[in-house]
Amino acid sequence: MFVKIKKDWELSESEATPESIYCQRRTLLKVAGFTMATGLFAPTEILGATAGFPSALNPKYKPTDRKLTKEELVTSYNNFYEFSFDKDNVEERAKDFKAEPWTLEISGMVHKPQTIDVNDLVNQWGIEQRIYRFRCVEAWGMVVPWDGIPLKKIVERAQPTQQAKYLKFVSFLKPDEAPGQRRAPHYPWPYTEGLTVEEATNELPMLVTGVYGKPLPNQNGAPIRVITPWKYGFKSIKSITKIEFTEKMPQTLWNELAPNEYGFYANVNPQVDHPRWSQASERIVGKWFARQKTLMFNGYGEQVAHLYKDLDLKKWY
Ligand SMILES: Nc1nc2c(c(=O)[nH]1)N[C@H]1C(S)=C(S)[C@@H](COP(=O)(O)O)O[C@H]1N2
Ligand SMILES: [Mo]
Repeated sequence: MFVKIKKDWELSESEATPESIYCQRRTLLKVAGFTMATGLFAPTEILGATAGFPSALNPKYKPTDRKLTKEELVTSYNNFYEFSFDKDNVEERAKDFKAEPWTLEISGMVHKPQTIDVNDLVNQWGIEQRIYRFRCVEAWGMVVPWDGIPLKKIVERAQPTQQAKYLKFVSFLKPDEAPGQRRAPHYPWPYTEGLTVEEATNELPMLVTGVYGKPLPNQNGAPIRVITPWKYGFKSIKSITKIEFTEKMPQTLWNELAPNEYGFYANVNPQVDHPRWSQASERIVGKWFARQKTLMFNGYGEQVAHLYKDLDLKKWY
């Protein structure tokens, strides 16, 4: 089977994935088995834990305004360009990816640089479940139960130096296992992302090792990824191998490819449109053509708005 080639690999994320087309295609493919999004939040006991993967819902993080997205959709509708530029075949293309063993290197401007085995991380730190809204820059939204560790804890353990201002997250470079890296050789792989130290030590960001109470499947970023729920989804970098503390704002993959479209901060903001479409509303993944209003900071203003009081949010897309 040959990968369907897009007209132009230079296309930015969103051009490569026209929402309406994916929506329709998925709808056609799934028509037989398709059911509406779950009507209720599943209780912790159901989302619960598989053996060796205990995780209790932290009740503080559970949106009451939106419904949980079905597991089947969360694990089959994915953006993961290392594997595919289509959303609905990432699962298939990523199935042979070797996510174990896996270590996470913490380096740069820290007093305690370290290399952590991801299994040790889960066993030693214990994980909790949080249900977060998830908003892609392409104007679709989900609600997802993630399992993981607050990023804050890891930052505190590494002890950033006085000069450290940013965290640079680095994903993997394995073109042998990742067809997307072979097919788009001019992309600045590995995928990179960044946060300020202040953002990373906020209560919200998570180092995620699971979804729906199970270890992360490859397509969702096995074995460990970042989740920043008040930012557009591309900030939530998958399959990370390294966190480097830096003084300078790190270059990120999407920012390098299309700086006018994908800013460093990328906070969800209904008032600032993407250069090519409105961000005022979003499609609800799993509901036929249903839309909802975009929330400022994706509904997490209470936790993060203070971080940006000195920033012109209109300028910093
Ligand atoms: N390494 C890596 N991380 C990534 C991406 C990617 O292509 N590669 N895509 C991002 C985008 S655009 C989105 S919307 C989310 C999708 O996460 P999900 O598939 O778990 O919903 O992952 C983000 N993290
Ligand atoms: Mo995205």
